[in-house]
Amino acid sequence: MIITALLKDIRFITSSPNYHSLPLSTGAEAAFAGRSNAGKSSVLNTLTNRKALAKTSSTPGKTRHINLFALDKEKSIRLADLPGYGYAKVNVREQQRWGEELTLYITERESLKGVVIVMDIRHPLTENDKQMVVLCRTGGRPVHVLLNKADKLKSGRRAATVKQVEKDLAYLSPGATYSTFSALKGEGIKELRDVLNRWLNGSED
Ligand SMILES: Nc1nc2c(ncn2[C@@H]2O[C@H](COP(=O)(O)OP(=O)(O)OP(=O)(O)O)[C@@H](O)[C@H]2O)c(=O)[nH]1
Ligand SMILES: [Mg+2]
Repeated sequence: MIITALLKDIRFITSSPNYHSLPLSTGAEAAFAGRSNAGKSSVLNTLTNRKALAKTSSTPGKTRHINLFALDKEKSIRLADLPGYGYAKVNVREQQRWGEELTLYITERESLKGVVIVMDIRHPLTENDKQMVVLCRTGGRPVHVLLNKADKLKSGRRAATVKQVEKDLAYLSPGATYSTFSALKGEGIKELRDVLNRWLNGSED
């Protein structure tokens, strides 16, 4: 099945406050993780060409649940919008609890085929991002770093950032891939779709 064709039929399934209340882990799932406000929900909307599939906000900390979306009727191919990490205004206990939930999700979720880690291209690979990359590596989950908000940088700085990210990823998690994206301008959709096709489908069509 070709993911690109299915993306237009994406439907919201459920919103779970924690890992253990998620529905059964069969089939294939790709997750969108990242710092709060990096643009995870916006990326999902742009990717699926829907204005408000996933709720977005200029106030960080909008997504507090694991939101699941299905691409097929059987709900066997899914995307997950994960809560953002690293938002300073969320109290330490809540941040810790979410760290634990994310760790459970990344390490235990059987259907998880890969994790897109969305970053603001102006602040890539924060300490929390690095922990996430390493967590995925340890859990054996493929990683794709999506450098979002590329519209915010001129081409020179963009290129320099990409070079640095490539270098950092080479030692943090060899094999991790990356691409630039702009949820605002709709740039980088093809590359992201190719990644999802590879993970969820086993091909790049
Ligand atoms: N310029 C620009 N702004 C963007 C882009 N993507 C997202 N934004 C803005 O960044 C803010 C945060 O976007 P969200 O999609 O809500 O971010 P999130 O990562 O889901 O945030 P949480 O749910 O809080 O973790 C919003 O104001 C978006 O409009 C982009 O590519 N370019
Ligand atoms: Mg969100």
